[in-house]
Amino acid sequence: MKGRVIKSTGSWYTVKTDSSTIQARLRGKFKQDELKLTNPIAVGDYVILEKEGGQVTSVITDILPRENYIIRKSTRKAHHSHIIASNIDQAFLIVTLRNPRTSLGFIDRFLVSTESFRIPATILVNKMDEKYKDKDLEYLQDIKEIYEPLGYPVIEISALKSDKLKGEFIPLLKGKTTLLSGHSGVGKSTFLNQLIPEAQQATKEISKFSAKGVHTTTFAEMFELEDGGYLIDTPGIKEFGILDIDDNELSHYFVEMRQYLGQCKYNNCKHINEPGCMVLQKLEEGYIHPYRYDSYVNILFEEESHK
Ligand SMILES: Nc1nc2c(ncn2[C@@H]2O[C@H](COP(=O)(O)OP(=O)(O)O)[C@@H](O)[C@H]2O)c(=O)[nH]1
Ligand SMILES: [Mg+2]
Ligand SMILES: [Zn+2]
Repeated sequence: MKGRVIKSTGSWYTVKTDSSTIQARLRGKFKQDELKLTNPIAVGDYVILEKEGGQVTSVITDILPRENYIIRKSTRKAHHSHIIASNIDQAFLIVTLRNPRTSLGFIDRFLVSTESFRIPATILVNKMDEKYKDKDLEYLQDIKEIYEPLGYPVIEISALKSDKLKGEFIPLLKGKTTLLSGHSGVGKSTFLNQLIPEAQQATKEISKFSAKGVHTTTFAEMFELEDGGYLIDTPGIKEFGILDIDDNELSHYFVEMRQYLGQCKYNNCKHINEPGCMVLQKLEEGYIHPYRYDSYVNILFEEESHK
C-alpha cells in the first residue's frame, strides 16, 4: 500500500492513502544516504505501508525517493539537518516588513535552497493592512526591485482579508503541493486557516518580549485544499540549512549569476577577487544587485566555516 505522510509527531505519522487516513509508525532503521538527518521521514514523503497484524495501525516499510526537500539546521544536533517537507511543487515565503522584519539575507538563503531543486518560489509580503513608516515602505520597494526582475513574484497581501486572499490564491494552489515558509509570526498559519478553515492551525500574538515571535507549531503539517492540492504549514524557521552545495555550485543558485558563470577566466572561480571574473564585472556594471552579491558572499563563507 502506498501513501503520503501528511503529519509527523516524531514517532507517529499520519499517512493518507487513496482510500483512507492511517496512523503509522516506522519499522526498524532507515538508510539515509549521506544526509545526516534528525528525522527519517518527513511531511510530503511517499511511503510504503503494511498493516500491523490485527491492528488498525500500519508500519512504514519503505520510503520512495524524494523529488526534492527543504531542510533546516537541527537545533538539537550539530551538523545535522531536519527535513521540513518533501516533494514540493512550489514554495511561498511569507515575509513581513516589521515585527519581525524579514532580512534580505534570510530571503536569499531560502531562495538558494529552493533553487537547488528548481522549486518555483514566490515572496508574499504579509500584513499590508498595517500602517508603515516610510523606511518600511522603502524596504518593500527594495524587495520588489531586487526579486521581481529575477523571476520571483512579490505579492503584497493581508492574511486577514479572506475574500481577496481566496480569489487570488486558490487558482495558484490548485493541484499543487505548496510549502509555506517564513519566520515565526509572519502569518503562515493565519494564511492557511483562511484558505483551509478546517485546518484550524493555532495562531499566536507576537510576543512583546521578542519581535521574532513565539513558536506555535513544532512540526510541519500538510492540509488538503478543497479543490485538490496541499498547503504545508511549517514551524517558524530561524535558518535554512544549505547542505550538499559546493563552493563552486553556490553561484548556480543565484539565478542572475548563472548566465555569467562560464565566462570567468578561471573555471573554479568563486567570484571573490579573482582576475577576469565576469560576476564581479557584472556587479560593477550594475547587472547584479549588491545586496544579492553580499548574500552570496555571506553564505559562501558561512558554509566554508562549517566544513
Ligand atoms: N495586521 C495583520 N496581522 C496579521 C496578519 N496575518 C497574521 N497576523 C497576525 O500575526 C500574528 C502571527 O500570525 P501566525 O499566523 O500565528 O504566524 P506564523 O507564526 O507565521 O504561523 C497573529 O497575531 C496574527 O493574527 C495580517 O495580514 N495583518
Ligand atoms: Mg504558525
Ligand atoms: Zn567569477
